[in-house]
Amino acid sequence: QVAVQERQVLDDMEMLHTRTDMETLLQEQPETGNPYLEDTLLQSYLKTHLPPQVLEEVSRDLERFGNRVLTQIAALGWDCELNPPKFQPYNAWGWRMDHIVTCSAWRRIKEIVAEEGLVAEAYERRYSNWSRLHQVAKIYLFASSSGGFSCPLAMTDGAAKVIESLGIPASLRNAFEHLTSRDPKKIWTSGQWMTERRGGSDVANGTETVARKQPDGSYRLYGFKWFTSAADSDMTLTLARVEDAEGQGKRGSSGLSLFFLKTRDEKGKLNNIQVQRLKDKLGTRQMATAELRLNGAEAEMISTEGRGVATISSMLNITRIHNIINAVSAMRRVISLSREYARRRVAFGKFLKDHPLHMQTIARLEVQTRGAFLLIMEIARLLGLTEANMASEQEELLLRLLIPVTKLYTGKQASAVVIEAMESFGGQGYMEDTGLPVLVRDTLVLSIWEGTTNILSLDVLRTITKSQGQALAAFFSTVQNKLGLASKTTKLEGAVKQTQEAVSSLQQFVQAGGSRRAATMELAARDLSYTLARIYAGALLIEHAAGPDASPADIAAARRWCSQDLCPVAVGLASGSYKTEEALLDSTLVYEGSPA
Ligand code: UCC
Repeated sequence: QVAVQERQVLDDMEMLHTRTDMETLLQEQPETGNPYLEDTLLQSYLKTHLPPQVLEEVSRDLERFGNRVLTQIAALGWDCELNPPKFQPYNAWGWRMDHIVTCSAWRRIKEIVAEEGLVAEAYERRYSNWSRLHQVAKIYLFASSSGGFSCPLAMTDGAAKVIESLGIPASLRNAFEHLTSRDPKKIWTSGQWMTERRGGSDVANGTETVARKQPDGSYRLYGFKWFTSAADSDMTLTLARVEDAEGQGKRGSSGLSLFFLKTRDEKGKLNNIQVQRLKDKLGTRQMATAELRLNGAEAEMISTEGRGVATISSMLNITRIHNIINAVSAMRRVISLSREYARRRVAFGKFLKDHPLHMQTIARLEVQTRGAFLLIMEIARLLGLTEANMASEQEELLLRLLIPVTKLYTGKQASAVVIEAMESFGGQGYMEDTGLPVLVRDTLVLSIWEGTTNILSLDVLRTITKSQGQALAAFFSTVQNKLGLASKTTKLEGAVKQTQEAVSSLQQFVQAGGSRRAATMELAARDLSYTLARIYAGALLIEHAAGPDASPADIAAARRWCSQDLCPVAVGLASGSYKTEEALLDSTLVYEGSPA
């Protein structure tokens, strides 16, 4: 009897010990709430800018939508990650199917995009120039929980924009109504098929697809699209070269025209399109990216012949804006998780939030995210003005410049922020089922997708040159205006001064620009673009911190940005020579020891 009792006590102790061991291994799971209610910067930005009636309606909608992201969309997004699309080339009887099988969560998110008017909101214009801002704020809450659906959403928005910019021709009205529909049964998504086997950046020389005119005036497309994102789309816009009587297409950019095509007919049969395979990507695995062979796909030319690149550029600008939204959304999401974790996780006898070095690290990420957030809001504000025909010429030029500047900057920023934030979870951050590695993978694509950093830097140069410097003039006067308004705020004096100094360095560089050769300017393009991004973000942070609803955090963010992130590139730009002789040394540096 005694022995049995002793055994029982020992067993209980062992159990207790085992349980204690287990419990010390458990870590608190970071839990975030409604992303709108937790985002004080978003709320105060809207309060500062929106007229009262619009503010009331928009904030009510964002609060409701934030709750939907938290309670429904995030779980669907995770489902998409766990159930990536599959390619089914043949059916059981050997018939070619070319079926891209998507999961039910992916299809449900498509319905939600319609229900929430995530495209429609921007085109209905119920809040006039503020409609874009409303749409962008909503997508910002949605993107990092959307299981990759933000990609087809971007292209759908871009296609609607192209059609609208063409005046919604009768032949495209039906497509426009589907793209901007709020009816889940009616909504279409669009693709943007630009990349071909010879590359994605040099579209003018890389596009081999040809368009053969048919007796009824329509076209048939023949070619190979090498990287088509969200290949389950209902329609697409794509570039091709019209063949002349000799079967030749004009080379270069001026040989390219823009085409609209539906991917399937009414019965669901593919439009002479064959799916070669799905891409095996590092990230965005929730979304089917495919190689497509066009074997005479029926299409309609929608641009003037030879104006394909110029016409699709309004789509590019919209998808680049979405790229920025995704970058900011990812940064905001990972910081929310990181700060929640720091509240719960104990190490070295205290919570992570009580370790100053840990907090400094996260605060730096927060400053980056705030700068990027204000940049995307500024772009949305300017785009809203142009779409409501309320923008001045200066604002239009500024918008054209800010899109590539911000896209190239936030694409890089997002990867750095997300990777650093992953580290704030220690080894846990490296675990797949926390969802953090997915965020890292999906963010890494942003600097490549929709134009790499260097391609966009060249676009910045092109914008400045094409506008004969007017885009830069608009940049300088807007920055000066923002700084001027803040100059009376004592706490921001230092930040304003630092920004003025950075602006002076940039001006010195620009003033000498006219005497520089194109090759020199090309070498400086990346540093110039970074400088523009940093100065403009600084001006926006200062402007917001000087506003009536500014919090101590807003002021701290402006000061930190201007003392830490602003100057190095601007100063380097002023002192750097970007000599072409130096550029020869770049090759020496890179190729030393490598066989010729
Ligand atoms: O397709 C892809 C995947 C889709 C996925 C979308 C989802 C993303 C969401 C992410 C969130 C998750 S990726 C493929 C993307 N490909 C690119 O981005 C192409 C990158 N390359 C460029 O951007 C190049 O700079 C090109 C292709 C634009 C250069 O072409 P050209 O023909 O050499 O350039 P030109 O001759 O300078 O430009 C032709 C005309 C000019 O107007 P005109 O003739 O009137 O002087 C330019 O000013 O187009 C005008 N133009 C623009 N206008 C060129 N770019 C723009 C622009 N951005 N805005 C306004």
